Amino acid sequence: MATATAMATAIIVMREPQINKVVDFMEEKLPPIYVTQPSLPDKELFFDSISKIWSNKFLTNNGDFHQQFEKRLAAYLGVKYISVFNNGTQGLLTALQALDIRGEVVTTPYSFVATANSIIWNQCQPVFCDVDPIFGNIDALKLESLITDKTTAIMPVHVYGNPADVLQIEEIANKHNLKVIYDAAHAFGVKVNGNSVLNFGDLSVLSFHATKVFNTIEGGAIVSHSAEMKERIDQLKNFGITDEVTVESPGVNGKMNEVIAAYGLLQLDAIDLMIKRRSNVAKIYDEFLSTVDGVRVLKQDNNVNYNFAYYPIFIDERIVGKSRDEVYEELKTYQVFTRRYFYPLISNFDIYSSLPTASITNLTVANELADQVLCLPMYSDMTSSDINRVLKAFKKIID
Ligand code: T4K
Repeated sequence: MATATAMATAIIVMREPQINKVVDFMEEKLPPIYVTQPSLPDKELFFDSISKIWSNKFLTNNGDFHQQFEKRLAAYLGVKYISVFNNGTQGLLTALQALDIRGEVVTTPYSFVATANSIIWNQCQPVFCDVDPIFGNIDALKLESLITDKTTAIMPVHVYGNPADVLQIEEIANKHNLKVIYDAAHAFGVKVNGNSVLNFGDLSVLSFHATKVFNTIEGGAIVSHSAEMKERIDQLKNFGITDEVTVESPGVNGKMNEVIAAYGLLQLDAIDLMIKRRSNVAKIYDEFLSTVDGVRVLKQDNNVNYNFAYYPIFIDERIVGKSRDEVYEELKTYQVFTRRYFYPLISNFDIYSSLPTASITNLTVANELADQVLCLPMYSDMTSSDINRVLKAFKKIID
């Protein structure tokens, strides 16, 4: 924040001829705009919930708030069964364990590293499949050729909340008798033809991290389709305990505590409004950016209810005259902090590029998207002045 003295100096200097310099100086002092900012529930209402927890002293292990949260989440999302977790990564680890996945798992390199890390943690090998050039989701047309006799599962991601090719993936999985676990970290509330995208595949895993559309500070969930599977997942997230004297599997501690569940319940009350506000931000970005040569924005499909989790753009250096990295760096000088989700590709991290399965696939499209992508600031509390600042800075840079 600019100090009062600095602002006063700037105003005095503005009367001098070097006006542009002063404007730049003032812009540098503006508060930062980050790629995202979490929405928070009403503090007083949250304190009310906290008071209840203080009185009944039930803090974790499937308490009242936890139970209510799962019930209301399932209803809101339009899914049958949901098990909440302490974070999304723990959900991914447990999903693979719940389905007893072994051997090779075909997945996408164009994601957050947690996707592939969860495969390694389960002693399986990730096999990276290229992505489609439009949305950056796993390319179902290239998927089948990567299936070997060691493959037991496919782990696609609905990247940025855009649905993967669920029908094609289902067909391939059925044909080869494979399980499908969707990393649905970005896909809270997304629907295809009125049906939750979380109803596809064997399991879907959500993230409720602070940077997500729906946040519980840290948190996540697994969506399943049968009472038996929910029971197995609930056991696995509670050390594998089935009763006081029995442990059936080497489970972990993936439980969500009561304070977080209470926070999540309040977030559910506001989620529709949060998504609506995000859609308004996207609309303004779309209007401005869809006419800029060399900048590609994602087109929307009328059959999909989006959650506007991210606002990725793809910059073609040959047309714009500046690389994505140049734009990314220059935006920082305007206090606009975008992110290059998902660069580098997971498959390009040393720990993954050295894997034998990583080298056999051609990831041309994924590499191209990773080199072009820039996620612009997107959050529900973004004001029109924030949006203007981002667009003004962007325009100055590319002009
Ligand atoms: N699968 C996928 C596809 C995922 O994208 C993720 C998580 C997972 C699985 C795993 O789910 P979790 O286990 O996390 O539930 C962030 C998040 O940490 C990560 O959750 C997320 N994906 C990933 C895409 O983004 P960073 O390293 O970019 O976060 P950070 O801390 O740099 O935050 C970005 C900006 O957000 C900051 O510059 C400022 C703002 N911010 C951040 C936080 C944490 C706030 O304003 N307030 C905050 O509290 O990874």
